[in-house]
Amino acid sequence: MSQLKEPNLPESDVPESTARRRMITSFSLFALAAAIPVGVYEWITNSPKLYGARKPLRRVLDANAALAKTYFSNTHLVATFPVEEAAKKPRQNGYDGLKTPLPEDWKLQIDRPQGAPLLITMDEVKALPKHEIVYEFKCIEGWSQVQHWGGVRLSDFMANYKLGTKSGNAPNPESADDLYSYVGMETPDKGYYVGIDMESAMHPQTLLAYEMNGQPISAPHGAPLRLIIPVKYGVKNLKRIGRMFFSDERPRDFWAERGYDYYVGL
Ligand SMILES: Nc1nc2c(c(=O)[nH]1)N[C@H]1C(S)=C(S)[C@@H](COP(=O)(O)O)O[C@H]1N2
Ligand SMILES: [Mo]
Repeated sequence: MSQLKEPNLPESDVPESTARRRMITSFSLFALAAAIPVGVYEWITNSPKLYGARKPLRRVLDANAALAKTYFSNTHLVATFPVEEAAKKPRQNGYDGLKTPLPEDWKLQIDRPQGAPLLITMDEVKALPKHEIVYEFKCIEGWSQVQHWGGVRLSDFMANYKLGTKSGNAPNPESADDLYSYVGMETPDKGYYVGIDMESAMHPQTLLAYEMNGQPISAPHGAPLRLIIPVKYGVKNLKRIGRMFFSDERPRDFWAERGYDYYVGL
């Protein structure tokens, strides 16, 4: 069982309702955007009658257009900080999936719809361009801290290994239909697991992180490789990734199964 206190907190201590409302709004728009084919969207926006007659619909479509444009773009970035502001001794929290020793022969396992799983070493991960981010990590329990992480962009990783698409090609902004809707991740012992919507996975600040404060990530912070996903609360930032997979069905999610909102966006 988990040691985390999250589910026992009184409602009032959980700063979640605002985030949840915001998340529901933005996700509903995203779901709508995904559900309305581009042709239909263009037909409606180019139709003067409809455009004039249906203000609420038009507002939704304008939001869809904005979302479609930002799906692969570098806008909507989380605020970043000077590196000096990063915590020298970052807080630790949550050890599910970390209670057994890290397998000595650890490799990142990637399941693919076609072919055998890929097994990727840390050296191969590190061969991709390194990015660093200093941002405010937020735990849903009510604490936050400016932290400094380094690793590779999940989107670069997916492009390099041609992951996340039904065709087996690299993700392409011109064919968003080809992308699976979710990325699933779990620890090697399957003790902790998360599901991430593809939009957040492809966000330019989302990292497969292997460094904290310029040093290899320590065991309690998720060595050798963890997810750093600044657009989400801490719960989604899975430590010690063992396996990754892509799916149109929502992957299991540890805290969603314990009553938290699945998307916990910020
Ligand atoms: N494997 C694993 N990853 C996890 C957790 C966990 O229990 N196990 N807890 C999550 C939660 S709730 C938070 S706030 C962050 C904390 O990361 P940190 O220990 O590096 O501060 O890890 C997240 N990732
Ligand atoms: Mo957390």
